[in-house]
Amino acid sequence: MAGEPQDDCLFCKIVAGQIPATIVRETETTVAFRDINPQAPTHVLVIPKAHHRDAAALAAAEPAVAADVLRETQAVAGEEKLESYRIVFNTGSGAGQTVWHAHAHVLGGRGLEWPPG
Ligand code: DGP
Repeated sequence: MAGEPQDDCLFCKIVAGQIPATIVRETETTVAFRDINPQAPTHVLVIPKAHHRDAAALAAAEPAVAADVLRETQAVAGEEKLESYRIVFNTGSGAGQTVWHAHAHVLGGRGLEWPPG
């Protein structure tokens, strides 16, 4: 069921503490942790604790939690003292999504080109 933890979901396991992660922030509804394969000096993922397969599903099912995720991306940027940064929600395999639990990437600490690849 949407929102319920999924046994085969990596990020649900991070939420449950079953897989280690470098957690930088946590709220009642979200967790932020460092990406295992950083693409910039700061590369943090912000996820809802509830399982939704992507950002679109999250926004449709729990818009208040989607807002929490967005608010947390700004908190991470502030804590990391990022002047410029990029928030990315890869949505769908064609856009590079590989983990099917909604997540925002917070990328910063270097120049970021536009458009992305
Ligand atoms: P995406 O490609 O947008 O679905 O991003 C998934 C990200 O998740 C990718 O940048 C790598 C990261 N990732 C995958 N497995 C793990 C893990 O076990 N721990 C952490 N911290 N990050 C992970």
